[in-house]
Amino acid sequence: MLKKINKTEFKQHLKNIHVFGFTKVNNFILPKFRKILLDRVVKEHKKIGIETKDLKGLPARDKKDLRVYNLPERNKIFTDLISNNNLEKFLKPLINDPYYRMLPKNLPNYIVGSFTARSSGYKLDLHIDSMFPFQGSIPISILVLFVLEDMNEKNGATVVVPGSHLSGNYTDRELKNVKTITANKGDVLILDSRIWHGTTENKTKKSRWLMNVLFTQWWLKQQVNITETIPKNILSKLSNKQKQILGYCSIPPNSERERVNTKCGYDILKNIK
Ligand SMILES: O=C(O)CCC(=O)C(=O)O
Repeated sequence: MLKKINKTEFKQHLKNIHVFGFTKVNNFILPKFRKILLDRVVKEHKKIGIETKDLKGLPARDKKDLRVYNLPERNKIFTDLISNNNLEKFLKPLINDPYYRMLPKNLPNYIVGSFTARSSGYKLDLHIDSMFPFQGSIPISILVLFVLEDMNEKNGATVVVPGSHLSGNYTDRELKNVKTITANKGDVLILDSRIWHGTTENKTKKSRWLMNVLFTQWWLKQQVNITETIPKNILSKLSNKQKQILGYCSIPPNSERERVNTKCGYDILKNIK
């Protein structure tokens, strides 16, 4: 689904993420899959039957967006994408907990915090997805944006403030000096979630679909109750690694009679089918 990245390129991308807070991997999604993913997103969006503006709790600025929430509950292809080995190579050095003893070090122990598809409407103000700004070289979460349709200044492209992930501050929404990221369908952006980012307004009548996945360290609260919402027909087909990425190895216990640890290994999955 995702192309293999050579060592030199990979090193440069990791450096970009550390120094600037983001990188763009050109043509990371293989064309055939990009088309399948886009068609699936559009199909799922049609199925929802609620207009974005009518969603409970939606901020006014998002009213013109098109959105599909909680993609893993809709089709297994979305979990196949986020558990892809070529993506895992980026995420492990960034957000794997080196002290997660319940799983071997070569496996992911990070989880997915949210996974939605979004087509821009109004301008999306600068914000951070780490929720809390802090300084230091180790991120707690990484935002991955899978570009499904070309994006530019006119149709709601992603904007960033390079280097702001290390500012230790919440965003300055008046800032004029932001960088618009022009990208082609199939490109993937990988962002340190502390980076100040948003989107331009979509001034066209066309969609700008992109899928945004927030990967977090295993201990962060997920933004939707993923482990309770995956239907049995999808759950039964998931591998242990996929279940772990969706959060099934870090569900808090109900009491000490159940267990006392929150981080668990694959053994905890035997009852989850
Ligand atoms: O749609 C985009 O380009 C960015 C979305 C975004 O800012 C977010 O998911 O936090």
